[in-house]
Amino acid sequence: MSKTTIDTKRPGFFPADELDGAAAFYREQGFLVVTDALAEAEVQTLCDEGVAICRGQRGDVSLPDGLAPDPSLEDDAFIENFLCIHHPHKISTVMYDYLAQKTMVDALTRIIGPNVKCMQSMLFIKSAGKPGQAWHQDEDYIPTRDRSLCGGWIAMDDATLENGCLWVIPGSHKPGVLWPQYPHNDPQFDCAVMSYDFPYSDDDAVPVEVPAGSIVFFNGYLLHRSLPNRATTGFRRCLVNHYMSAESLLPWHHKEGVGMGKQDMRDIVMVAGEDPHAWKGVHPKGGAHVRPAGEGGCGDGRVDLETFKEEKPVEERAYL
Ligand SMILES: O=C(O)CCC(=O)C(=O)O
Repeated sequence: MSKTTIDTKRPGFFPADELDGAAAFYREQGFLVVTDALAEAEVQTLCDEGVAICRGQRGDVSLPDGLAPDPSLEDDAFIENFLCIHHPHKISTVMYDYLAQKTMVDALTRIIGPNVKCMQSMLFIKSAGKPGQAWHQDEDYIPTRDRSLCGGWIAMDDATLENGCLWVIPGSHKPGVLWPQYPHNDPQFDCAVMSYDFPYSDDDAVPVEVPAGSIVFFNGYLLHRSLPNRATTGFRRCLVNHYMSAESLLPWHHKEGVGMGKQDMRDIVMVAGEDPHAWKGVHPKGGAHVRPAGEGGCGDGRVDLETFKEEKPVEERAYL
């Protein structure tokens, strides 16, 4: 874990043992940072486990043909081929245990409420040269019914402007609107679609530089992005887990024959309190897998925004 000069005496930054005021800041701004949330040894444990996961020692996370690195490479050279692995908690007991890391749960119960469940984890490796993630809101992907979605983003390296830290638009969660998205062709970002036509500009955005061991919490309606890792060496690793209130149903995946009001994805892990829907059981859905970084392009239909709007009828744009 590197020693950093990142300024942590800023509004929205709270030491792990002084979380008073954290929930109020989060409500207003849509994010907050808990510094020193993980000890140096905990961060090292996550980094070591990240290597074991990428090497396939916890289960299959193969990269597509032609992109798989030579197993004889040193650890750093091996893992730099990965951008992100989804659901590492499904194959790694270490990652599973960190879903309910103490400071994570302390902050989540203040932000969300006493009953909290987790439905997703992602391990970003993001080595030098890898792309960022374009503007988006996480509830576009993981729709809660009470707007309680919250990312808990654990920095495993210092996250800086140079290596592609998170950027957020403070307060952008407040209108409760999910803005439209389009299949951008901006090579700075990976292949996920980009939000547009929101009433903010890049000038409203702030970078969230944090030291390793911090946790950034951000609301599922908050517009956020990250830029590419422009450093020449090293990584910008993080473990980001997504949480929500256990009271809300989660209509994330469509179950055939079930009415909209009863859709509830039950591949969840409780991290605090009681689950009022426990009687339904937990039903695993899908496993850990690699997210492509866009090597070789993002496929057909990638356009600039102007062309997209000209060419796509609004009724198609509305449901993209
Ligand atoms: O870590 C990143 O670069 C992006 C993470 C992100 O956008 C997310 O977790 O929703």
